[in-house]
Amino acid sequence: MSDYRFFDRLRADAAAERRAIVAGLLASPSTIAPKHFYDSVGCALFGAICELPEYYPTRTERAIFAGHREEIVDSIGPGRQFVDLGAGDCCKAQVWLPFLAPKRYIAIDIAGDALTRALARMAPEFPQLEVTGIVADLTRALDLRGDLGDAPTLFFYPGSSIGNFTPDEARRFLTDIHLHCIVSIGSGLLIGVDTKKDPRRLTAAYDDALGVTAAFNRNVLRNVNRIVDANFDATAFAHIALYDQAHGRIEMHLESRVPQTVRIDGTSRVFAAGERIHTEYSYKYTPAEFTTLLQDAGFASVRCWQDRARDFAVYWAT
Ligand code: AVI
Repeated sequence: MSDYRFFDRLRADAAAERRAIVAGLLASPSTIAPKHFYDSVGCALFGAICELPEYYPTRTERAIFAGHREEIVDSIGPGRQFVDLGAGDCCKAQVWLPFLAPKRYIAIDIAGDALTRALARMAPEFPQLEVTGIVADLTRALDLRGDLGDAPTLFFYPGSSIGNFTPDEARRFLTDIHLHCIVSIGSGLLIGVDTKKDPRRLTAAYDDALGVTAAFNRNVLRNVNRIVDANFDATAFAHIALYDQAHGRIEMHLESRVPQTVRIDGTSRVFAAGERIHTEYSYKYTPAEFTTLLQDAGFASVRCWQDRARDFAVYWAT
């Protein structure tokens, strides 16, 4: 049976979301939250980024998972409820299901259409599994108590998406997860996190030769046009990716190529030539830094696995 439950917890917030986007655009410096990258074109472009030679995180994480699968499975234990945070196409989680034999799979993502497609594809392949999709914004407080019950839960947050939060936001998010974990012994968080490394490799990963990341960045303007009735010309903005060593983060911006006036929700915003719209942070953590963050969030026990070059790290925190 290809059955699954589906809840959209985003729709109610649409007006507030539009107001937040307009406020960010009219602010100085102007900002767009990275969650707005992920319309259907943005999801497809992100899928392409993950295949690029410069973008090492996806394949490195996959190799760590594959190389340490048994140890990781032994650490987690079977029969957990599996909560897939930022599930996307659900493919990363799906690899684990035969090994972890969860009873329930709860996939959470902000991109509702992509999640529907993923669950319609996946649910029939796992007829014994109780499958739920939740469309939700992980940048807001996470409350899954009504969805989870008392069974031990595995929270799965791969791909270094935690890096798209500031460290303070990351601590709050991890604390929310820890609060869910203490409800039931055996719960924990399996999370993938990018590490600090040569700035040239980091900037290349976010400014690839083919220009896929540039298209991903500019596409956010098309999405914003649709959501808030604006008239951004995506080609009038240049993609900027830089590594800020002091903060240990990649920054992505869109830089106005020319002086221009953009209509945003009935008002006008002038962008000077060279003025930037900030679109994303991607923080990188040493294992020591990220272990401290997990401990600050309340996790008492942390295991870490890395690839040989230490380009990426995977943590199991309980
Ligand atoms: C989703 N997130 C972890 C990606 C990252 O690496 O920060 C998003 C991304 N932005 C540009 N390339 C990939």
